[in-house]
Amino acid sequence: PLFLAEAELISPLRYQKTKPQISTPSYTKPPQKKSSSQNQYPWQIVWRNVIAFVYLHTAALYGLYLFIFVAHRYTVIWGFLLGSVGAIGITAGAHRLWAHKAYKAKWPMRVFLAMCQTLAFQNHIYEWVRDHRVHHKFTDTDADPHNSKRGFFFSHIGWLMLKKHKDVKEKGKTVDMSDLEQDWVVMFQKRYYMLLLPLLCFVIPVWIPIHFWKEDFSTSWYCAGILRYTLSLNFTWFVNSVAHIWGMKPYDRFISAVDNKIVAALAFGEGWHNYHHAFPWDYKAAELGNYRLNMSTALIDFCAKLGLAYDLKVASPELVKRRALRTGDGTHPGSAEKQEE
Ligand code: ST9
Ligand code: ZN
Ligand code: ZN
Repeated sequence: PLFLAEAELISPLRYQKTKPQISTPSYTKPPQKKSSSQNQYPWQIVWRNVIAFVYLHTAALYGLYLFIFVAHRYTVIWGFLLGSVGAIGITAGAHRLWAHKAYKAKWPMRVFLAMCQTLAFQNHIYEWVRDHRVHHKFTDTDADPHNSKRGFFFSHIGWLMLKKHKDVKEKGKTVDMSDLEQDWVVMFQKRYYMLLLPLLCFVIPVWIPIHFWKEDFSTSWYCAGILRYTLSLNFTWFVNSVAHIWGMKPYDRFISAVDNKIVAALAFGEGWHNYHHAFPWDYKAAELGNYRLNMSTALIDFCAKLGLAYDLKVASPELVKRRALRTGDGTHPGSAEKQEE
């Protein structure tokens, strides 16, 4: 792994298109003011999405019933497998590889991750990454697509039911996306997304149980399709909602992002969100490489052994410890040692 130096700390600036503005690193910033977005612009509800999410969640309840009481045991295994594959596409692919450039991957791995990411149906990689870079650069302001200052519901799902705040679009323009424009895998997926998406997210996942172990269409649709998709959406959204509200701040007490073990387990290692906002370029998205609570790191390490992933970036233990001492909330083990000295 590449151990990175202190200078890399001002990571959001890495995505700046033009000359970086002078900005104080987050550890010296005073707590941010409460957003006044609700007063500044009228909500424009996108009813298509509201209806889709109501359908998804209601149908997922029926799917849960079928999953527990009716489904073939292979369909159950298939459901878990699909959920995991989609999660890997989001965490190891869209998030750590493409949004943060936390490591590099050869094209076969990028193609595999792009297919997994398509299966997860969270918009194409280009759009996902743009929103996520904007989230990191303008966290908890009106320019943050899922600004957690607007409450649990908004940061969880509400942001996908409204037109975006004008600041997201305006300030979002300052984010550099040229690296993705040069990646043919990302551009191919963007171009053919409307064809690839239904195929990889619904048609193939639902067809396989019907064809190979004679599952009936309805059980396959509600379990392998709807339930699996709805759960994985919610587990992902927990990172934006729960992991910006409830948990510890061992690395930076001045930001809303927290470390939350339950989210880490459900979101394949993406719940160490206080660490992640402090060191967004670390490929583990966590200080420690505990595989059980970070399945995505396990996969990247495995691919690195095969030579498919390389240039894995890691924050050095000294850098992490220094940061925790300077800006953490005192819950980092290194802080306790310091107090004993
Ligand atoms: C979904 C995404 O669920 C979830 C992301 C979660 C991220 C979590 C991250 C945490 C870490 C990783 C955790 C992984 C854990 C995984 C565990 C799994 C088990 N910058 O968007 P439009 C401009 S998706 C710059 O339409 P509206 C731009 O010009 C779910 N510019 O805005 C754009 O045009 P174009 C499924 C921006 O009209 C134009 O504005 N999908 C930016 O306000 C219009 O953009 C859905 O539900 C920006 N950031 O509509 C659909 N944004 O694109 C959701 C916009 O041509 N989307 N612009 O360049 C929508 O329907 C709409 O986007 C909308 C807003 C209604 C929400
Ligand atoms: Zn965040
Ligand atoms: Zn991130």
